[in-house]
Amino acid sequence: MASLIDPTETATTPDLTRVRGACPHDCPDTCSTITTVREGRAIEIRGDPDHPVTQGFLCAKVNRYLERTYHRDRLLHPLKRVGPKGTGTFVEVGWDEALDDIASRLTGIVANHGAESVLPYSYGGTMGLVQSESVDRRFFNALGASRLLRTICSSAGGEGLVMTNGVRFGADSEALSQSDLVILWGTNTLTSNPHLWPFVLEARKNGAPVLCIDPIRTRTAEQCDEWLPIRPGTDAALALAMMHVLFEEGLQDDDYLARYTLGADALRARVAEWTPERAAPITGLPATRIRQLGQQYGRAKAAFVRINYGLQRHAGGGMAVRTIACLPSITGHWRRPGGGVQLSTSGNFQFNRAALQRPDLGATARSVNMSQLGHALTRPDAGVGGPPVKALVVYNSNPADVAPDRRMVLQGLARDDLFTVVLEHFQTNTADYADYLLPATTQLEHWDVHFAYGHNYVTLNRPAIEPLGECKPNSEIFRQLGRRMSLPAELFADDDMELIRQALDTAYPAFTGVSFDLLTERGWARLNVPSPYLPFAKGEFGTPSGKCEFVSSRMEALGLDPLPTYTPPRELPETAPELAARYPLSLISSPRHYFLNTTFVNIESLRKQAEPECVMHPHDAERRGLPAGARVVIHNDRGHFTATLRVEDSVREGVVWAPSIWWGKFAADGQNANAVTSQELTDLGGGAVFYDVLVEVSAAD
Ligand SMILES: Nc1nc2c(c(=O)[nH]1)N[C@H]1C(S)=C(S)[C@@H](COP(=O)(O)OP(=O)(O)OC[C@H]3O[C@@H](n4cnc5c(=O)[nH]c(N)nc54)[C@H](O)[C@@H]3O)O[C@H]1N2
Ligand SMILES: Nc1nc2c(c(=O)[nH]1)N[C@H]1C(S)=C(S)[C@@H](COP(=O)(O)OP(=O)(O)OC[C@H]3O[C@@H](n4cnc5c(=O)[nH]c(N)nc54)[C@H](O)[C@@H]3O)O[C@H]1N2
Ligand SMILES: [Mo]
Repeated sequence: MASLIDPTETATTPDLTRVRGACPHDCPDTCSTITTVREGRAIEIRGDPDHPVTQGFLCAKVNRYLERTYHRDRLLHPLKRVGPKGTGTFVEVGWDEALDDIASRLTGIVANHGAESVLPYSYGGTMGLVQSESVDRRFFNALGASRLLRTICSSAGGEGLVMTNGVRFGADSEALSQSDLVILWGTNTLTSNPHLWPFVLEARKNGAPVLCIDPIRTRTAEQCDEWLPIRPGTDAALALAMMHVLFEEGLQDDDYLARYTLGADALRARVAEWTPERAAPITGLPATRIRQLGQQYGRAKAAFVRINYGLQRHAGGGMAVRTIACLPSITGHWRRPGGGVQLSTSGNFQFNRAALQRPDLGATARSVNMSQLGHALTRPDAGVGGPPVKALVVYNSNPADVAPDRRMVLQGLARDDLFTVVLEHFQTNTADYADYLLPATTQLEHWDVHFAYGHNYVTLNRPAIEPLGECKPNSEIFRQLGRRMSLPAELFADDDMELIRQALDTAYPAFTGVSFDLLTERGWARLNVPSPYLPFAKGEFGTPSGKCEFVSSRMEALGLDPLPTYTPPRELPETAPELAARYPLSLISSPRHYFLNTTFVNIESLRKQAEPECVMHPHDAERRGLPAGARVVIHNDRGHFTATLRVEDSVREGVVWAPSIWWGKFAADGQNANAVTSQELTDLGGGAVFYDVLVEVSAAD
């Protein structure tokens, strides 16, 4: 492997090598890493001090990346199931035996049930293009397998943003320090986007107030100047009332509105109805504070609104993001560094994905929504028409623990007539259901190239060490399977470095100058966008009209309100009174600081607590006679899970927080928060509604 390590990398002593890489995880920060290797073993990983966003530090989790890589439970050999599904009983087999058998089983399933009976299931285990959207996609596309709609995280908000602004990018993180008002809206920055925090602190040092809008007083909210404890799923109502105040008090930028927006008069008429007094009972915030917030926003010159994905995991999540995204076009904040809204920066990372994935192949195959895996596996027509799902190939994901409505997902995975292949680092709950469990390399062991969704840098990942045991990169596993299944050989001819070159081979202007050579030399490169990047300072929106679309014909075509509005959650007392009579509490199961979804849950130093926790307001606890530290059951009609109760006023009354996402097998009852979440979908993008859930909490015994 030494030959793969860049000889130009500096080494402090002759026997140490430093290898540049990228953090692979599903997080806006996509850190640039430096791994120190001695005699073939990684001995240290740290953040690149020269990277403008990484700034030399890694998060609480990735600091433990070596512990995870060399963990005694790493899967090192291919395994074949010998016990009942779900029990995780396997024997070691050779790669050839495993791959030959998988290829022949898949071939048989395609012959008997059609290619659409094969379903890939992957998400954000690694975000690298090579290991998550290249040979794997070619393989399934060439096969004609069902297409997976990857909706589990961000599709509602992403679509909402696109309806308003036309593209998935916005304000520049590095300009945040120049803003004069920072609003962290539905995001736990210190946990889920920690490399934005230094910019927040700089803005505050320059005098900007920092506000946090969240039903939970998270560790982020605690550090802010003010916590606005909004009721879950009601953010659009707050944004509409803020707009009401902006127009009422003449705080709008008429020039910006006239030049760069569509439907300003209609919006103005719409928000005339949205007085702070109307929004107050909906949002649970005082009308006076809502009015002040509108004034604060309107008087600022460059407010930075960091929306993240928390607030769009509700029935009206798409509309909520679309509505908030209108704010800076009313005030013209897009004109100035630090002003605007940021949900994602991913839209400018237009790699040559068509070359990597070959979506032209198998283009007519049906689509299956990953947020409804339970339905897909348990309904005879997969819930969408066509054949039942007969084969499931899981990689970069842990659906047994992360997918909603877990009881139905597990029921599906337990089917004896379902052939399941799982590519993994560890024996997760999903892996327990595999017919074949294949050992995959980690980021220290393979090549990749990365986009980001919280900044504007492309990052290259070089392997630092040899693959452990018999592990192979996902790309190589799919290459070898493809070759065994009489699919066109040329699809499986490119090695990982060639795939990286193909990904970079694009005429998209933001990639001008972002070359393979530059990446191998420096490790990372800023997209070819100005600094600071003010994408909408002069309009230039990506919508059909080229303007910020307050009125959207695309929304109308989808049967939705063409204007911003408030779409209530599906499960709230006012929308589901009968349900709320039995299950009065809203459950939010957002990330625990030390986990990355379910990744790192098996690292002892990060799991710490023995059991999942549930945080409840003292009044709610008192009403139920539940003392702090009690073992409680969180339940609704879909299922239940057990947790230890923490009683704190850090959550709103009526809201409970279960920091997630626990591995079922590490909980005494084998469950986690997805026992109670639903397969309902968001208004836009077919997204999951993880935080739109009513439950009751009772004593466990
Ligand atoms: N440490 C850590 N970092 C992570 C992750 C992790 O698991 N752990 N996951 C990564 C991934 S995949 C993602 S998508 C991002 C997720 O990170 P974020 O985009 O920040 O989203 P969440 O953590 O889901 O939720 C953020 C906050 O939204 C709040 N919230 C929930 N509902 C509402 C609402 O209706 N309105 C408002 N205003 N707030 C609401 C929650 O209480 C929570 O504090 O983080 C990434 N980073
Ligand atoms: N209740 C509840 N559920 C949620 C959420 C929530 O907030 N609450 N958040 C949702 C969100 S935002 C998301 S993004 C999803 C995340 O769901 P997933 O994308 O499934 O994320 P992880 O749970 O981290 O599982 C990723 C798995 O991929 C494996 N992996 C990592 N790298 C590789 C690799 O190179 N090769 C292979 N073969 N495997 C690899 C890891 O070992 C890990 O087991 O969960 C969703 N589920
Ligand atoms: Mo996510």
